Amino acid sequence: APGSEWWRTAVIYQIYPRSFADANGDGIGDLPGITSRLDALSELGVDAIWLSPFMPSPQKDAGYDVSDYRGVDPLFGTLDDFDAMLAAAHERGIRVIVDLVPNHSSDQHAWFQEALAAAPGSPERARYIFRDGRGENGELPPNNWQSVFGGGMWTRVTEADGRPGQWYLHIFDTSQPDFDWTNEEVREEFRGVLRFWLDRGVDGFRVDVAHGMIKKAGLPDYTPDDGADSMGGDQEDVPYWGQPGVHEIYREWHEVLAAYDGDRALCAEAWMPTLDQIALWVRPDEMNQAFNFNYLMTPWKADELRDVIRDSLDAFGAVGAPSTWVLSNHDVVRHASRLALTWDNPQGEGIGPRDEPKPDRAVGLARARAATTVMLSLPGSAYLYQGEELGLPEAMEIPDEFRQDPTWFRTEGERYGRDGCRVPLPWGGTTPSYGFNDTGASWLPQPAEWAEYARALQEQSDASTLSLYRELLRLRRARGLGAGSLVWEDLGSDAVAFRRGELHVAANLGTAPLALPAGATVVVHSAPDAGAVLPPDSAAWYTLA
Ligand code: TEU
Ligand code: CA
Repeated sequence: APGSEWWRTAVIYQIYPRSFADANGDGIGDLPGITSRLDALSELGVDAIWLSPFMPSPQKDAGYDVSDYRGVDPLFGTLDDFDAMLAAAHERGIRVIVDLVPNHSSDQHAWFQEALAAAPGSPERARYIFRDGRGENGELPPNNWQSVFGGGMWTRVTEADGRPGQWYLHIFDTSQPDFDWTNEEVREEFRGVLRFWLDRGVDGFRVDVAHGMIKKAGLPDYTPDDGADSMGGDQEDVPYWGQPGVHEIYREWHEVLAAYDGDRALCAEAWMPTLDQIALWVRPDEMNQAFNFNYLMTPWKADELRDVIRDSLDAFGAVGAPSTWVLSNHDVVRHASRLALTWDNPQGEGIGPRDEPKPDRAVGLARARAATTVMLSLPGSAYLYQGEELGLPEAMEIPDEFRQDPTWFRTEGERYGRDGCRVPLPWGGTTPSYGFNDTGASWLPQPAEWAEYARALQEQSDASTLSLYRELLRLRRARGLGAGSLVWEDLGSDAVAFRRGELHVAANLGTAPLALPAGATVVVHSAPDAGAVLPPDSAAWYTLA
């Protein structure tokens, strides 16, 4: 059927609702803002949008701390606004994916409040992971696990009698208690949540921390290898990541989606160390896709880029799944800055100590354009993060008093955290917020250079990053590049080169210009004035006579 398994080749655009477009002018993007800007996404040529969480939330982790899974936070609008946005997207042929956060809720969720009020051992506590502490008076946490956001993974509660009591587990912030996914009541509740959104017509879910939902039985102590952080480095058996029990949950969800028409899709957010491990989360009867963060984390080096493309196609191909490709999201340094970093940034997150040199903006932008030119030629599904089509850099100079990311607070400012990739978009126009709204208000300050990056300005130039993205997406669709395979070509050790049928793709990751083969006709070039040459940090699609 037409549109079947659409997710195999789809280009999916991530909207970070609070920073996309602000219709009511309070400085925070909202659902009506998204609706008002859908034409821009049609013109860009994306197949689907994925919305980061907009459900009711105390916003301790920008909405990844949900207090009600069946609603819309008043910050972003109403359920009617959601339905209107969904209908408007569907009218334009754009599918809509909702971000589901099942690993943990907010501590303000009714269930967690009930758990706090209930006694140890009660069914209310059994929906989360409460345990007695160690030590004589239970004053030590139940195990030694460390939170991804810094500090311990356990917080102690005060019992009804006023005494310090049990501890609850939270992989992330203290305000994000983890559910106990071995509890059937939790599973039943979330099947209902899935149906709630599927009934409204959503096309699928991006599943937050999909690999964290089951913890190893007995919650054994875990000490990361030397040099590994709480993410586990390259370690295979981290007791809270990728435990085999998650497959059963995915299979249940797959069944829930299969009861609906229209090919609804599940995408796992699973930061597992190796591509083979990531591919474990996509199976014909489980997840349809998983984010390929190995591609995102690959440094700007020809051999490593070749390897990760080959390994990705192999690993996902082996399980019959499409590879995904992603260069930026709301958790990592924007690739227009990251690809020009001169220091180590292993997780891609945070922008390093303050005294590190700032990445060169021109180099970063050139590499970002080249990296995207390669990415959008690859078979599989590609994810774009709002603002990358404008070539936005990371905002590096956010004053401390504006910072909101919990990783900033929990590491006491040692990590800059993720605010720098979350700054509201510049649409253009004369308001001080560069068209983000009519009032000039903005929940994070926008750098002065946002004026140069404004979409309205870029619409007027064929050489702009926006025009490059539009052209790449138009050609990708016209040539059906999302499907099929690739054949490697050799243009020297500094090049990444391959063929997609008639179309040749080459990138220059070296420091000297590289001539394209004789007879090359450029179809699209990340460095538009370069002709049949690849300057350093550029990429092109070309045909041969
Ligand atoms: O991220 C999961 C996750 O593991 C991230 O914390 C990631 O490790 C980090 O940001 C990069 O080092 C998801 C969401 O994408 C993120 O925004 C949330 O903060 C997190 O889950 C908790 O819900
Ligand atoms: Ca608003």
